[in-house]
Order: sequence, then structure tokens, then C-alpha cells
Amino acid sequence: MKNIIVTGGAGFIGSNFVHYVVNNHPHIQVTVLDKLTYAGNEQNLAGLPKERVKLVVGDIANAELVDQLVQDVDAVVHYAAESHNDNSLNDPFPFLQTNIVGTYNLLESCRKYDVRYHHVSTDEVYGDLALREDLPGKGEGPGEKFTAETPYNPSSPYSATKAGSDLLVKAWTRSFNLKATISNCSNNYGPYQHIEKFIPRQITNILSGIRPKLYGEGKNVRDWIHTDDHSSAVWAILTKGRIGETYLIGADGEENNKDVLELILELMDQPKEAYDHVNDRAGHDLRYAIDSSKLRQELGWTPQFTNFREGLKETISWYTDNENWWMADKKAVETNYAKKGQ
Ligand code: NAD
Ligand code: TDX
Repeated sequence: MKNIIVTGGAGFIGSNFVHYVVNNHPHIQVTVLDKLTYAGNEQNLAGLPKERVKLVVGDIANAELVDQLVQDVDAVVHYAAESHNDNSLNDPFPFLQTNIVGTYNLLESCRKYDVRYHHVSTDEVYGDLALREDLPGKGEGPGEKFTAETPYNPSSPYSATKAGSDLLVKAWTRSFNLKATISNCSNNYGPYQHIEKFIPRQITNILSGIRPKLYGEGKNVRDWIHTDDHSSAVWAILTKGRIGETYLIGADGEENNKDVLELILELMDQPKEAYDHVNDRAGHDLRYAIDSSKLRQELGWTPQFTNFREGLKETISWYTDNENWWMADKKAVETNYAKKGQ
């Protein structure tokens, strides 16, 4: 493998993967295919060597462009997506267009040119789990975490389109022998995450003198993983994963939203109760939790950045030091949330 396409490589997680590949695998040439939507930012690729990373600004829903680029590479790693649940509740159409039609175009071109394909997906395709306190095994019994065998049961237009795209990959693998793998990862955090998302929204609220906003009571649990660990897992699957397999990526980082918010407040020297409860998200998933034993045992992957407190501290420092990266978007993001009482 020498030449790869990374779709969505100017977004939060995709750009982290591009940095990971450039820093750790000197023989790889990367073409980033990214539409630079509101969530994409060329600055996320700043400092990378031009001779190794080429940015093509374009849409994965453009079949002709996709076909032209895919014929020249050895692998496609597909991150590009409309990725925010709240946006999908306001206007689902872009989610169908990018997440379904865009994925379809990539699959068709990879099939045509026999190109290796890795599909980056999410744990949300499985729907949600009950809170640990309501489970007989307290979350450790059989079926109490997501595995590759958990039935699909998505809740939002976002997760439904991600689920649909996963199913396309499975069908193309079985019917056309596409050389594909899928990964379903839990909630990522770290630098460069768009400020519409939970953790950066609260950090940048505090930095802007706005009170943080917690949906509902804040009991919902997310299984946090540092985005650097997501990148190393995707690389392991791309290079060592068995074709046709699905691997779940997670780092045993379950936390409820209230605890995360209170930790952010503590790390930013704010009073513990200095936040607002706001309208809950429609259809809000209760708990996500990943059983990543298949990935760990088969491919020898282990997460490196598992100290959540330290990871959050570094993330807070990054947003504090990089106001230029997020400041211009802040007002519009908050105006949108305010319209929904959030
Ligand atoms: P993001 O919204 O930060 O970035 C998405 C990127 O895709 C942006 O650069 C955007 O410009 C690009 N893009 C959007 N539509 C496009 C199109 N039609 N053509 C080309 N490029 C387009 O998203 P993210 O949080 O970095 O997520 C990346 C991937 O990882 C997504 O597939 C998402 O479903 C998956 N994922 C995310 C998380 C998470 O916690 N954020 C967890 C698991 C899986
Ligand atoms: O202001 C907020 N207050 C709040 O309480 C926001 C923006 C969110 N929340 C809650 C909702 C969720 O329970 O925080 C939790 C995390 O919310 P998001 O950051 O929007 O993430 P989530 O909906 O869990 O989805 C994320 O993880 C899975 C990514 O956005 C998806 O792309 C990924 O697939």
C-alpha cells in the first residue's frame, strides 16, 4: 500500500488520521478528498508536507470525481460524513446525500478498480443501551455492551444514515467481493473537534463567558476515546484486519454527561454548578458502551491515551490557545442552539 485517499480528511477525526499516517508511516502518500463543509477546515492539515499530502476540495456525492481519484490509489479510508445528531434532527437531507449517496459512489469505484476500502462508522448504529444501574449485570453481563453481533437499531437520522452506509458496505463485500472492513467507534474527543459537539461547546462557552448547556438531567452516558487512539485503531484494521470483518473501537471510557461537564468546570476553575439544564435532544440515546476485545485480541491494538482527566486538560488548553480556530463560528452555533432552547 502506497497511495491512499482519506475522505473527510479536513474534519476532526479524519485530519487526526492524516497526521497519524504522515508521522508514523513515511512511505504513504495521502490524497484528502473533502468538501470543506462548515465542519471541514484546511487549517487542520497545516504543517503537513505538500509532497505527501494533497488536498482535493470536492464532494463524495460527485461520482465522476470519485471515480477519477479512486482509480489511482491502493486504498480508500472513508471518514467524510455529516456527523452531528442535532443537525440531522433539523435537516436530514444532507445526511442522506453524503452518508448514503457519497458512500455508494466510493463503493462503486472501489469495486470497479479493486481498491481496498475501509469504512469509518459509529457505535450509534446499534441504538442505545440501558443505564448500568438498570441492568442485572451492571453493564458487564452478556449483551450489555455493543459487539459486532449487536443488531442494528439506529435512533436519529444521522445514525440511520450511518447504519445504511454500513449495510451497503456489507452487501458490496458479500455480493461483489469488495475488499472492505468496517470500524464502529465510540465518542471521540481531542483538539480540532467542531464546537457544535458536547465537549468543545462547553469549553468554548466558558471561554466566551457563556454558561455551559446540559441536555436534560445529564444522565446519558458516552464511552469517550481520544481521537489519537481512534487513528491507531483504524490503521491497525486497514493494514492487519481481516477482509469482510467489523471491528468495534473503544477505550472503556464511559462517563455520564453531567460528570464530564462538572470535570470541565473544575479544570477551568469554575463553580461546579455554573451551568444550565436545557431542552433535551429528541430521541436522545441513553448509553453507549463498546466491547473492543475483538480488536485488541485479534490485532493487538491497545489505546494509549486512557487518562480522561489528562486528555480533557490538554483539550481545554488547546481550545484556550487556539481561539482563532473556533471564534468566528461561535456566535452562529450558539444562535442555532438557542432557537431550540438548547
Ligand atoms: P466532522 O463533521 O468533524 O468532519 C467531517 C468531514 O467530512 C469534514 O471535513 C467535512 O468537510 C467532510 N465532508 C462532509 N460532507 C462531505 C462530502 N459530501 N464530500 C466530501 N467531504 C465531506 O466529523 P468527525 O467527527 O471527524 O467524524 C468523522 C467520521 O467518523 C464520520 O464518518 C463519523 O460518522 C465517524 N465517527 C465519529 C465519531 C465522533 O465521536 N465524532 C465517533 C465514531 C465515528
Ligand atoms: O450542548 C450539548 N449538551 C449536551 O448535554 C451537546 C452539544 C450535547 N449534549 C449531550 C448529548 C450527548 O448525550 O452530550 C452528549 C454528546 O453529544 P455530541 O457531542 O453531540 O455527540 P453524540 O450525539 O454522542 O455523537 C457523537 O458520537 C458518535 C458524534 O457527534 C457522532 O458523530 C458519533 O457518531
